[in-house]
Amino acid sequence: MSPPQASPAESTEAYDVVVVGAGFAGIYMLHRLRGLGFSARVYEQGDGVGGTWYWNRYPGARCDVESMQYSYSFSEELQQEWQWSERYAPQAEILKYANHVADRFDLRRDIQFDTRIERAVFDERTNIWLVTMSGGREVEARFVVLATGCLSNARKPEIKGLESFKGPVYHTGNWPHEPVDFTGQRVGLIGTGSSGIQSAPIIAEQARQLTVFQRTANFSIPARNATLTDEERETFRKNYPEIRRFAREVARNGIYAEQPDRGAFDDSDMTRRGKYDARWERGGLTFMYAYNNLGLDRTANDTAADFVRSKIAEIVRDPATAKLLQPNSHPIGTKRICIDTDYFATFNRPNVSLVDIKANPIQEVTANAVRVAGTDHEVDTLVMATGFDAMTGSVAKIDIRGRDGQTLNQKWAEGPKTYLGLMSAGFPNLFIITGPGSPSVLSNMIVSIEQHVDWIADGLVHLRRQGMATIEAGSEAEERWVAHVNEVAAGTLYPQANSWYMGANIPGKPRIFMPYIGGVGVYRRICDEVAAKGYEGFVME
Ligand code: N01
Repeated sequence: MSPPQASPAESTEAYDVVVVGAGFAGIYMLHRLRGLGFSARVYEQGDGVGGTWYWNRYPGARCDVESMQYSYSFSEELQQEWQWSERYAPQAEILKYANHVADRFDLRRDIQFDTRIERAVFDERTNIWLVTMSGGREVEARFVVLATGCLSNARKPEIKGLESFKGPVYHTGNWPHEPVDFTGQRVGLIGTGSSGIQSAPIIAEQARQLTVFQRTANFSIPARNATLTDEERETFRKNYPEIRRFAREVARNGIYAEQPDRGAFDDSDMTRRGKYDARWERGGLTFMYAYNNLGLDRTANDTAADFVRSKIAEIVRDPATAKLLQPNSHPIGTKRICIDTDYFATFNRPNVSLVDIKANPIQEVTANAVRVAGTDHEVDTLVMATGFDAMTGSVAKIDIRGRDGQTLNQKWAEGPKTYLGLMSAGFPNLFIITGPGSPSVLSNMIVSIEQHVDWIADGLVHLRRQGMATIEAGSEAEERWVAHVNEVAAGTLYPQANSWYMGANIPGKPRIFMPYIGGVGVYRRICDEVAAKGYEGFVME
């Protein structure tokens, strides 16, 4: 396709592809496009690469997928040379890795930082997207790829009086670049999802007093993080071909791990307890792989949930606090399970207290306190670990207009609709990476990102070879896919939880299970078959 050029009419810059976002998806997309001879430009609102790992700099932030697997597989040299230091990489190291990739593959010269994409309008006469940046500049593109991330629209809930609070208010998803020192402070932490659970132990070590405001108690498994030995790294490096193949094709969530071969009641009570114990000791996400029916059968799920509740009771010394920390509002795993280092033990510290805001919601925030049930909990600093408008939030912030001037927000008003999570009918040449309707957040994100980027790159090459201008999701294929995504989810326990997977954390957001839970291997095969059948279900012209 064409090199970057000025369009004759208005001398607007023009590219084959505009990519929105320079996180792990955006930078790999750029690398592939360049290698295939497409002209491409990435726009990124931050002043550096890394996406999630650029913004989420809160204390204790680290990945819950093991570092040797939470890494790109597209370059053999890269995966052999990069030196991960710990079993679970801390945020700073993942950010360093993203920067290393950007430098190693000379990507920065095609990335424009400090630039938000505000608008993208499709011109049906010319089949060109007109893309508007913050500041009003425009650029033309034949294709737009939204690499905007799934957990990138940090959400501060509306709490009465919050604006009157005199101290600093931080959000874990938009943390300052300079370290925040809590020494001597009384800190209030609102939110007990992964971010709150990771940051609480670190804040508690520094702060004079930490008050955790908990609406929903959460299941969390110890990370058992440790320094990686040379031997462990070598084992991975030697076995990468098989590890990566397994993660892509076999593992449901894109993580190489022993897969369960039986249900929870195929073992005796004692054996089952022994298995949960062993997995608790090993730590990490694979706790849920103990049995193959934990996400499907409530009674089976209860055995795992009861085990974790019993562990919380063992760890936390004050029985009333332990009881409050024991989750009982949702099946284990149906909200993203958390991975922690000493979270529950933190509540044994004399400077940490827990306030139940489920029974008594926060009444208001005053100049120096959080008021609950008439009691003022005095704090100097507030940390909001209140999550994100997930999966659709960052896409919704862009004014995207497709055929007939329809906006994507109008089309998705009742919930996101996509074909394969990749495209939405009525929006030709607009791709979404790890969008709703794909395994996305239920998987090792880098595995899913690489799969989507490669699929999109292949699709663009196919169009170029065929001399065609547009690709678009067909409406019927999209309807069938949406129905399939819902049907698969309905066969699981997931819709029972008020999770961000369901959009339930955002008041007014449609309650729909957004990711595809059929598994990454199954999904990849479907995508590959669709492509092999001439992009079945897509319309190409
Ligand atoms: O956000 P969350 P997160 N008043 O939405 C509470 C990934 N991640 O940033 O459950 C009071 O999970 C809310 O309460 P409730 C991971 O996929 C990964 O922690 O809605 N409380 C909940 O407790 C994760 O799932 C890693 O009742 C309010 C919390 O805030 C995802 O990101 C690390 C409230 C939000 O939890 C999001 O995690 C971090 C209100 N008005 C994140 N509104 C790792 O890799 C919300 N809450 C380890």
